[in-house]
Amino acid sequence: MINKNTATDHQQTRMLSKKDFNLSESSLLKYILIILIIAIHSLESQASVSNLLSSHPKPPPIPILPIPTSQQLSWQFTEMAIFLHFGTNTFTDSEWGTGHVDPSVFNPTALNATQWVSVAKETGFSRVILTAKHHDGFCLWQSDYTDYSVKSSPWKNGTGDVVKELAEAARIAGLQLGLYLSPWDRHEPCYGKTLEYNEYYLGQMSELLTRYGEIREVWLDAAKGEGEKDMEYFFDDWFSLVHQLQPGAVIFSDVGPDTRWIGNEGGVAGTTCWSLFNRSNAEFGDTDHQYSGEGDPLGHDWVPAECDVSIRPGWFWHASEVPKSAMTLLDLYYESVGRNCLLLLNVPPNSSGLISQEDIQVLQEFSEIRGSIFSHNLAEGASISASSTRGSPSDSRYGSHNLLEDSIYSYWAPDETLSDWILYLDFREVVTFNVLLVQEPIQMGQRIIKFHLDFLNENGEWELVTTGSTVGYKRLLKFHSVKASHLRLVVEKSRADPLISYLGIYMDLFSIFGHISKLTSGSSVNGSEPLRQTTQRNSNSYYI
Ligand code: FUL
Repeated sequence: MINKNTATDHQQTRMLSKKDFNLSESSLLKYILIILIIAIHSLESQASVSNLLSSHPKPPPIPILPIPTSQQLSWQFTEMAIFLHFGTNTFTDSEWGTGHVDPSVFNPTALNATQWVSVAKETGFSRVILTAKHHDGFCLWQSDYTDYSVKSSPWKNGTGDVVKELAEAARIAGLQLGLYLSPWDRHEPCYGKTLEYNEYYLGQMSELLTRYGEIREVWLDAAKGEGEKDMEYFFDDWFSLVHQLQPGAVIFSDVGPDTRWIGNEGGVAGTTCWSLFNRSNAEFGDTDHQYSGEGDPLGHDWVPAECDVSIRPGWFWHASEVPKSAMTLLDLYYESVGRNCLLLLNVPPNSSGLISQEDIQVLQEFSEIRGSIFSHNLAEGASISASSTRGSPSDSRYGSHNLLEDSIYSYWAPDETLSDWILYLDFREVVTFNVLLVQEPIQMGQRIIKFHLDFLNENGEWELVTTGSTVGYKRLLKFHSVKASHLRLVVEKSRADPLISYLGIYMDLFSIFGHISKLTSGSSVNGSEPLRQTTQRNSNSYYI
């Protein structure tokens, strides 16, 4: 009995335990399920379920069209190019040669293309573009199709070739070469006869694109004097042939196809500047200056802008003219490169065939100033965080740490389900700055429409520093100096999830004080003493 009872008790106990166990197992499962659901819900804002369950990283977001070609990307990376206007005009003190000047005037005594290239390279330019033929029709190379060229000049007894010399010098220095072949030709008798001149122009273009190695840019404009012969240019043929003969080249003109004229010769882009453009809305020779200067947020074509401007009043060298100051060039840099464009700065060789010493001096100062401002990104001293990040928290490929990597291929991306797009910079100490740099990974399309920068003021409130519209490859904004230790960059409006590849915070003392000389004694900003102030401005607690 006892045994039975014991057995029964034991059985009951076992049955009870099993029931108990069954009960606790199912509730445990329920609990686990509930916890999982809560966890998944709460993590949904951070990462998608598939990411959590998958060991694979989240792929990049879909690019938003249009996007640049590889040639356009590499063009944009160069940022600045030197334009070299050189020809018979250099010797006749003129800008638009008549086309009937005797070739004997062309006689540079010390032409040295290596000097041109060295000046460009040493002062931060990685591309040079030469006027192989300007409107006067005089060719700086040995063209088979005309005698109006260096071969009829006394220079090197008619055996010289400026294009060849420049191509060799550029190749040795590792600089990219571009050529300007003016469509308008005031010398060539067949100009005005449509088929004949188009054949002549393409014959010359083919010479230039097959004899001198790699050509990275072909530059042509619509300039033409009033009352000059009318004629049609076969653009489709020209552009197709250029791309066929030089697949690495971009073509510049009023309307692209690869890079467009900004619409003025002052080197200044619109404060809003899209690389998006509708080529069908633009006409060669009939530029809508605002449309070209700002681009088109609804554009179907990727046609970024190039800002051409001369270091001197004229495009060609004139003994009576002097170069702009380095400070003026700095302003132009902000207004072109800093607005998503390429700066094409003309530095005309003189009648000796050399870049003049005073121009070199200015270019060197310009280079030193840029180096001094932009070599120290204060954001490197900040801890940077973002309102959200694409992918799982453990996947760092889209994290805010990418913002300090100098490459458009590493970028911050927000969580695609959220529309708050904020980056925070927290400094350990107060920094003083007056320049913001933002870059978009343009290979994914140009996205940002509106953004602003705030700082945390003494009362713990966010206060506006500056606002901007487009960003593109590079956006620089200059403002009154701010002292702060907490900043936030807010993207307000974007064509798609905003992506940011670089963030920079700088102090530009040159723009504040107008002129700065190298330090001998004096001021200290952000813990360093790079420069000496030569003038003073009023200061309050936030602005100096
Ligand atoms: C203009 C030309 O007429 C000027 O002479 C210069 O070459 C400038 C870059 O383009 O259209």
